[in-house]
Amino acid sequence: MGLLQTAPQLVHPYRNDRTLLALLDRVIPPERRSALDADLDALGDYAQRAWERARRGTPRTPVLTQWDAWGRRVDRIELTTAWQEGPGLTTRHAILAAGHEPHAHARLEQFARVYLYHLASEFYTCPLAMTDGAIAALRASGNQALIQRALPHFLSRDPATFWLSGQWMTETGGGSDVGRTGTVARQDADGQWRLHGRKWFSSAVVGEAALALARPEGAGEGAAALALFYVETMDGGERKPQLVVDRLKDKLGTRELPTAEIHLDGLPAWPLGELANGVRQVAPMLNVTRTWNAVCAVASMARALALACDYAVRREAFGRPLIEQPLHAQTLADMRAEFEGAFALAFEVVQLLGRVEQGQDAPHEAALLRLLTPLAKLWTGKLAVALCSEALECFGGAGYIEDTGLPQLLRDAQVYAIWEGTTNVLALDSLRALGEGLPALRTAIGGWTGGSHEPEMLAPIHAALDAAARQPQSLHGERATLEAAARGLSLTLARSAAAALLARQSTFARGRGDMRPGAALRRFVAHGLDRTIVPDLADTHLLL
Ligand code: MFK
Repeated sequence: MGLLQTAPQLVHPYRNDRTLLALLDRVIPPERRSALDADLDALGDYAQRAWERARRGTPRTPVLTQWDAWGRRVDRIELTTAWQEGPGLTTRHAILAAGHEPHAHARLEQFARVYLYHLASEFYTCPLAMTDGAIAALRASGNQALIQRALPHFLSRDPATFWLSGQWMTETGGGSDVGRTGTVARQDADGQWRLHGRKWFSSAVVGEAALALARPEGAGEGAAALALFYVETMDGGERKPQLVVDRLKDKLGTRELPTAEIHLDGLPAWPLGELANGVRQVAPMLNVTRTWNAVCAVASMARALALACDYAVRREAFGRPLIEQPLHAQTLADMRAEFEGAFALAFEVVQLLGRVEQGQDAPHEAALLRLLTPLAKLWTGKLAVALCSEALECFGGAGYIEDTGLPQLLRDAQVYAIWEGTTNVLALDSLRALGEGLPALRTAIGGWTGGSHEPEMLAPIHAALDAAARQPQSLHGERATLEAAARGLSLTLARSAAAALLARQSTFARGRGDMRPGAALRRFVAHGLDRTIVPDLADTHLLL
């Protein structure tokens, strides 16, 4: 047999992640660090074991059994090993509870855990994200009865009392446009609300609770007439009979995640607040899940990059390791610079969320968070696909072979651009936040780049920001043109913010003799920041 190539090894995802370590060094006070390190180290160990376990075994997917042997409807879902381990891991490492501790770094400490756990969890992080979002929506509603009932379960540190929550919005008639929701809420003679309808994508059907949009009977058409309801799915150890699982989805990726089509046939429900404006009420949840989406997209990039870099040292071609091939090294360094920018933006959103929630935000930071959340989500979602695709190419043919574990990275990454609002929906959402968000972003960028040792990097950042800021006026306030330009505008703002954040990290690292973040900044800026376009609607029409 000829020479066999060595498979890539997954280096310890925490101890070898210089980007995460540098962020924690800069932000987390030393007295909090050792306890956090112990948790992150253990999650890194788990991630390494999970990668090795997946390489040894046959891939498993959840299995739905709808009927028992005697004809009784049971809708039992058999989960994969990682999903069975989910409640134990989550509660032991306080993956939800850590984010809600009363201190300014709670969200950062939480999302560092999420980042390390995500891929090993086989997207168990999806219902965790929705549970975290449900906490935000319930708190914002001020509904004390529901808060006291659900939050002790969602924030539990004991698997025996831990509950997951779903987010039931999407229907066959309304995906992005949830105003077309067909699910109806009817009130019994005894005052109990009950939901009737069909939810088309339910990612947490194994959860114990959910937030669902429904139209109170007799309310008008459109989104404003929707209400947001809290439901529970279990009665003792049994699924409530008014919740019927029609089937599990057959998806491109996230195959371990049991995404279901369900019917609600009179499921008892409780409104969070007023019986209208459900989209406004669910928005706090969306902003939290979009933050999870961004961090998990960055986690996929980190994994793809780590494997590609490891392989580049092991794999020889044309007489030397790949890492010594100038074009291959250039490709990896390009990927690294983009990853570091995305990491910086996603984790800035995390820290802003923490400060705003704890009431420790500066005056401009709530508006900044509102703008950066959709920007981080849309940019990281797209970048994860591009970067995972590039990483597969780094392995040549092996990157296309299923049991290397590499194709799964790309299949799974595609979901980040779709979940929780597509790239275009998020770009349009960022237009909602632009009014107060743009001045807030200017203020923030001024702060992040203050004292930078890379002054020549500042001009492109400000030029890109100016180009984005000019767009609403230069398009003469025409809504259709502004919408057509929204993706380019959003990407420009995301990249400008990321570059400024890299400048801040570079200044910090340089003070400790580490020149690598400076190199990431220069490379990232060299890839260009300005992605604005001036749409020609007439040409668009001709092309279609
Ligand atoms: C591992 C990572 C896991 C991540 C979680 C994975 C879970 C995956 C499962 C899913 O993907 S579930 C499906 C998620 N679906 C969406 O995210 C829906 C996407 N569509 C949108 O986001 C639309 O923009 C939206 C439904 C919000 C549009 O609806 P409308 O009714 O046309 O919105 P409208 O009228 O502009 O806004 C209604 C109110 O909400 C307004 O406030 P007011 O009533 O006070 O004027 C808006 O300002 C407010 N609003 C909308 N989006 C907001 C927001 N407020 C704050 N933040 C936002 N993001």
